[in-house]
Amino acid sequence: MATLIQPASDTAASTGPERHGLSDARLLELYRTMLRIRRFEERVKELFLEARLYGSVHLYIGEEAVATGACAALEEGDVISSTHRGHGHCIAKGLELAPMMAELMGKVSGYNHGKGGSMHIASLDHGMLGANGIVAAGIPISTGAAMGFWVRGSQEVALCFFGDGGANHGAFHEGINLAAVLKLPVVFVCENNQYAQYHALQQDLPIENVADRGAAYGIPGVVVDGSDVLAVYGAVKTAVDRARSGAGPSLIEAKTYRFEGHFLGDPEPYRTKEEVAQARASRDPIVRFSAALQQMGISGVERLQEIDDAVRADVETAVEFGESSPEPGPEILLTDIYSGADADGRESSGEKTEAEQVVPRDRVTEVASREVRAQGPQAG
Ligand SMILES: Cc1ncc(C[n+]2csc(CCOP(=O)(O)OP(=O)(O)O)c2C)c(N)n1
Ligand SMILES: [Mg+2]
Repeated sequence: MATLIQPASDTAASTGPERHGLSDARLLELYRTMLRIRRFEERVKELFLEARLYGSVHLYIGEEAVATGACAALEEGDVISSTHRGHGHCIAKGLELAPMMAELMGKVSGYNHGKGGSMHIASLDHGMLGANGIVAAGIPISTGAAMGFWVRGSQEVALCFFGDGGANHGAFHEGINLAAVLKLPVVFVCENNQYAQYHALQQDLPIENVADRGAAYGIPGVVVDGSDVLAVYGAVKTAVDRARSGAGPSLIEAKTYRFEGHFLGDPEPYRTKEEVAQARASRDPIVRFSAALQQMGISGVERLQEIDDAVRADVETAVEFGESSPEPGPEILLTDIYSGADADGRESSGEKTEAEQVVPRDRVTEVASREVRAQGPQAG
């Protein structure tokens, strides 16, 4: 069975929420990050409804504590894989609002020159391996990244965000099994927002928790309150430290709730307006963390309002940046398709960086067989 990590405010009612050694400045940074996600997406919703940005948009509003707490537990050089609901992951991993907004508007100044849009933002410079329209596809991607770190003998960790619906795809089982067998440095974070597209999780999941499946792979399975940014941080930090130490992967299930429809325009026939209103009133992660910061004596309402005002101004700057940027021209249609290739798809003659160099097959086989031998029964 999964371990249950209680919400910080419940476990430490007399002393205030558990801050996990985070300084006041870092706690306020977490608050700011959650607000950056919320205000960015509120503006995205308005712009979408005014037809000022294109494509399909899946909002993360209500789930901000998961990306924020999880990414805060990572170090420089660590990487994440994301989902179709990826804005929060991008912002928490440090991507800037302006090129993100430009990307959603299909402008050339976007992170992917307007070719990715909401569902395919990637920024390798930030260790953001990509949002992804294919459910559960981030699981093999992050497992592969972790395998690269493992083969190179480097210290980085990969963190994979995926949904409760993704936990019922084959890629979940294949990826986690391989990661567990090889003890890869990867942390799997299931964002259980109670729904997979148009139906409730209980229709798909015959057990109580996704995290219970960790037992099937011999890895820790941890349930955490996904509305509590500090609880998420604490659980993910433990898993990241474990992965970095060579002890292998963990499966964390953050129980959360999406306040908006599955996508912008979803009529939501599968749940009642009362249920959503109740969730908004009782489990808003930003309201909750605002109360915690005040309870801990870290900030008064005025300071929190100033942070909000500054975030809103940043979002407006991002909108202006996106709207004033040009559309991409046909000359970029064939760029960014092949690694190490020029715009015509020909192999470029330039030197490959260390990260781009393919690890020789012999090296992978050698490391894999050595590790598997070391774990096998003969090793005692
Ligand atoms: C392989 C695959 N199957 C089906 C879909 C259609 N689809 C898009 S989102 C989604 C639900 C995903 O649910 P979950 O993993 O819980 O993520 P959430 O949307 O709740 O964040 C589905 C079935 C898809 N994009 N990819
Ligand atoms: Mg879901």
